[in-house]
Amino acid sequence: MHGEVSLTPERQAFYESLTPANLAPLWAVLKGMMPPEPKSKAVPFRWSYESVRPMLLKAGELLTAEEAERRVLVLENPSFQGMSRTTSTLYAGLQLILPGETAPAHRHTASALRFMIEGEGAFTNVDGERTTMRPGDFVITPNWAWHDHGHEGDQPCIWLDGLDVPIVQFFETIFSGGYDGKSQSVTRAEGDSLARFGSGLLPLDEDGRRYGATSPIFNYPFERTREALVAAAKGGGSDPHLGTTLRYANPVDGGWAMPTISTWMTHLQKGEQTKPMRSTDGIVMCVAEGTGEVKIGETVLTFAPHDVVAIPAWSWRSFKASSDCFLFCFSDRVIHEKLGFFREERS
Ligand code: 1HN
Repeated sequence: MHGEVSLTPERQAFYESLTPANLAPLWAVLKGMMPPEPKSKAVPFRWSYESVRPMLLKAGELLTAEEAERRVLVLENPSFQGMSRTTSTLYAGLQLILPGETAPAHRHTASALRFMIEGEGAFTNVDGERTTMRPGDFVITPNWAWHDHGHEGDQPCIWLDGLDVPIVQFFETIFSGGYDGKSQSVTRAEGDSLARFGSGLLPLDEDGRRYGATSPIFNYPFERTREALVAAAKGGGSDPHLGTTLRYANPVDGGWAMPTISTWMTHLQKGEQTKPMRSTDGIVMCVAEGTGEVKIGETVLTFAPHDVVAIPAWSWRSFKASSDCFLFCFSDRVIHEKLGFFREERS
């Protein structure tokens, strides 16, 4: 793009005469509209679990899950205060459910994921199937699927929610509805979806598109993911930029598990250090296990278990593990790929 068009009093007067007619000169904004490369408005940020947890438990003293509908503290990027955004395009929040509580059934056009952090006994019902959420599990709520959460344990349960809300808002396609009754009735046995679709097998007579473009597996248990990553790290050696990374796949077509949010987990062994890379997607990372630091541009952030980190689009990132790490990540990459926007660069 060429340089700025200079402003003369005559031109300025002309531009002002255009405004009441709802017209604007493109040449005055073209350069800003078409920068040579992306410059994210989001900033790198880390929410320390240790400091957020007491505030979430305080929310648990002040209101019930039912009153709140969802008792969540939104992880707002400092650049987007009041906008419920963690990166430019994705929402993340930490949700608390206490023993015996119900988060009532509802549905919406936004897709949601849960990454389970703490506690035993919480479950979610999705479209008639219940799944118990254990620490490290990645759970999907497909768009427009009824979902409610409950808790049969005796300690607080906390998980990370990730949603594509800012994207659905951009398209002005938010629809939502409440269920007639607190929680939906369960029509399939627990574990049914995972058995049918998550065992390297597929039903002979069902195409697996029961949730449209979303994976029919809606709980990817940490136990299996962790085991796969440990074996892969031992077996194949680790990538210099990615460490050992596996993405959560839709078994029906091998694509991403969700149509609007990409998800993967990275395993780094103690002392491992990745080389800087950058990509067009904005990333939210949640530490399942381990400690270390992530460098994002010139910002160095340390991380500990359950911390959440926002990594803005097109910023150089590299990781250093001070103990064995398992890092859950989600981003808008799948949309970039579908629309032909995705780019990455490795140092
Ligand atoms: C939602 O439905 C949940 O179902 C969590 O747990 C967070 C944030 C925005 C909009 C809907 C849930 C949400 C949400």
